[in-house]
Amino acid sequence: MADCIFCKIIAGDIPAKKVYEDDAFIAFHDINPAAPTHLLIVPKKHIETLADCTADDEALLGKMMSLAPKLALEHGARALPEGGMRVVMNVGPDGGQEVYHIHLHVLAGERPWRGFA
Ligand code: IU
Repeated sequence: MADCIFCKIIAGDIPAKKVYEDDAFIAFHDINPAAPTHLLIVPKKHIETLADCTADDEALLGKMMSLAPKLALEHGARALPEGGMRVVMNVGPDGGQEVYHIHLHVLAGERPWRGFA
């Protein structure tokens, strides 16, 4: 997608602090972190919002969720039962979505850290 900032990061045209990449995903540190650990997990497939996903995307969404605790623990999240993480996807204007290429926010680290809108 020509105008999509995350497609540009995926293509390597814009730098990001990448922590993970495979055939279907990239993950990197959020440029404006809201917690000590704030990662974004981004599918390489350009889908604008969660509401645009179809049954064909179910495996992709499942993989995205299962990556969240793995990457969080590798990048600063404390293990349960003391630690944990917050996993958020913003959807559309009322959900506070700013970048229209689906992505999962993974927030972790010892509190206090600011809430996430
Ligand atoms: P949102 O769910 O669409 O609201 O979140 C977009 C996030 O992408 C937000 O937390 C930004 O700080 C983050 N981000 C980024 O990490 N790198 C960028 O180049 C841009 C946004 I633009």
